[in-house]
Amino acid sequence: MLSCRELIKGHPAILEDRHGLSFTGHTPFPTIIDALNKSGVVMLRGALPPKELRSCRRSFERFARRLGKRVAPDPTGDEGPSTEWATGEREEGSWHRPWIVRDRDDTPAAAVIALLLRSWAWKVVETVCGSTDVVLLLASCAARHAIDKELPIGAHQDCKVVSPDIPFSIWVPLHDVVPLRTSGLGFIVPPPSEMLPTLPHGDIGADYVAERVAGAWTPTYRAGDLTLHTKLSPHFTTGYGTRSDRYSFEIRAMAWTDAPEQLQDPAIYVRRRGDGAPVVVQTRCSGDTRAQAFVAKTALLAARGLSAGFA
Ligand SMILES: O=C(O)CCC(=O)C(=O)O
Ligand SMILES: [Fe+2]
Repeated sequence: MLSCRELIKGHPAILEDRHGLSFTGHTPFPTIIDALNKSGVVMLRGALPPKELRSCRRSFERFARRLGKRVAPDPTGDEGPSTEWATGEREEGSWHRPWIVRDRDDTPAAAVIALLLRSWAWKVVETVCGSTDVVLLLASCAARHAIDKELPIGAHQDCKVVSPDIPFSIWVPLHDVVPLRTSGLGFIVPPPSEMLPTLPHGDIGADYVAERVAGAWTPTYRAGDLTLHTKLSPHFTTGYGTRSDRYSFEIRAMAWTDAPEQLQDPAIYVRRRGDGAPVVVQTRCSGDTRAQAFVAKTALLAARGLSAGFA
């Protein structure tokens, strides 16, 4: 079967942003929103500060290295890694709920959320949501350490594998992601207007990609860049067999008023204040999930950003 590497070698134009989907904080928002509506994915360049991301990556790295080793119980009371990782990571790495990834006092997912709230990218998020009252759906977010392995082509839609109710996802790597060197994401544009039929594991199949090479894009991300893709956007994890490490977060958020009840636990509620800054106005963590320390930490980091004058 065709691999990601072969696909790119045969069609190097896939590496280029042929559809003009990369934007900066200076791009008028309607241009970004039009592109997202039409193509299902946009790249927001320079949305987050690389220096802060670097320390998030280091914490995530230390967390991943400890998986499978005996460690003292966490004093915060938040839950630890799933038993799936009791003997360590897999060949392709590991994935976690965002609150699980901790290194002593560091909670890199909380830090990235706080940085995102301070970024112009949050205004894009609000615009896509159609509201400045946005809820972060933590149970539908993910933290991923991908160890690059050669992968065959294929693709999925988040409406199938995440939730049909969550309109879009934000993908944030904690460092540069360079195709052919680092595992990353690839997209097929434009998206179809509905959920596609899938193979048993939720994949829409290699043929879908092979038949639409002209619409394929495997972006290069610099630390601080992020992408937004819609629930219908066909996309795929890229893998080239280099064994390099990739650390990334998938952040899922939507308008409060649109969010189904069952997706809102744990959750963080954000509202734009009168003076223009988004603030965490409420958190929720009940049920069996022990993520109380994480949601409190996220609210604290978001508020600290404000008092430090970043807003
Ligand atoms: O990080 C990955 O490899 C997959 C991410 C993904 O599918 C998503 O963000 O929706
Ligand atoms: Fe996805």
